[in-house]
Amino acid sequence: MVKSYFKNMKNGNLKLAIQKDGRLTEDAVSFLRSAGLQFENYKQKLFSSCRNFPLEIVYVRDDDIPDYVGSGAVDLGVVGQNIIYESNNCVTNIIELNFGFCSLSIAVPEESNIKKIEQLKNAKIVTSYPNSTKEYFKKKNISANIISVSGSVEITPALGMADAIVDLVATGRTLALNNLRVIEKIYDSQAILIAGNKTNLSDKKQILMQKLIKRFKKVLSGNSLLSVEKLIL
Ligand code: PRT
Ligand code: ZN
Repeated sequence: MVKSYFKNMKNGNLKLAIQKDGRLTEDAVSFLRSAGLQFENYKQKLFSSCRNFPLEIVYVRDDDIPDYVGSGAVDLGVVGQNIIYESNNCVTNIIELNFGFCSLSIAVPEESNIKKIEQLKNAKIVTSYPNSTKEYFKKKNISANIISVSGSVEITPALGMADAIVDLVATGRTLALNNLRVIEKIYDSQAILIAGNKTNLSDKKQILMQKLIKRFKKVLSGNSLLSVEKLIL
């Protein structure tokens, strides 16, 4: 089923991966459309072929995007910087896309007497971002017991599993709901466009990629009067 679906994808076309169904999906689709790209998008789709540019948009889980781009399975990807910082893939950050803003932060229970990270020596810290967390505490020279979970990090202090958590924060509502407060920010994040190793690309694809990136930069610089005709090769 999947194979026959992907058979329709044209080999010479550029491939760009975006999140299939999540926080970045709507903004990524709007961004591509605002750059003049015309394509269908609905939940069941695995990929869409653009009508007016040799580009296939591939829908995948956000965590897989650095792998797909790094291995050359796709040429470009839209993903949160947080995913790139956490993974060890060799990808190039091309442009910041101005959506998907959040920050990876350290939070403790409201009633905790912990006010600064130095007090987290030998503490239990639960996170879905173990690499970023370990790196941060190593840099600060604080030894802590970092425990990795795949989700619902905010509940772990109430369960007695954690003295502190490290998680993404956007509005701060989830932390407030769980009676937690931020004591330190590890980094800020937003959605970015990433690419793989250019030397693996054909000349044709390199030209297409430059054209597309130029277009994206125009959108980001506020030029909303992009004509669709100009996009057609
Ligand atoms: O299924 P798939 O693996 O593709 O998706 P996912 O569930 O892993 O990711 P998803 O859709 O939740 O997030 C995709 C990307 O959106 C992240 O990798 C970030 O780059 C970005 N992003 C922006 C966020 C948030 N804001 C965010 N608030 N990702 C997650 N959150 C979560 C956070 O983990 C916490 O649970 O939202 C909660 C906090 O939000 P506030 O607003 O209450 O502070
Ligand atoms: Zn994910």
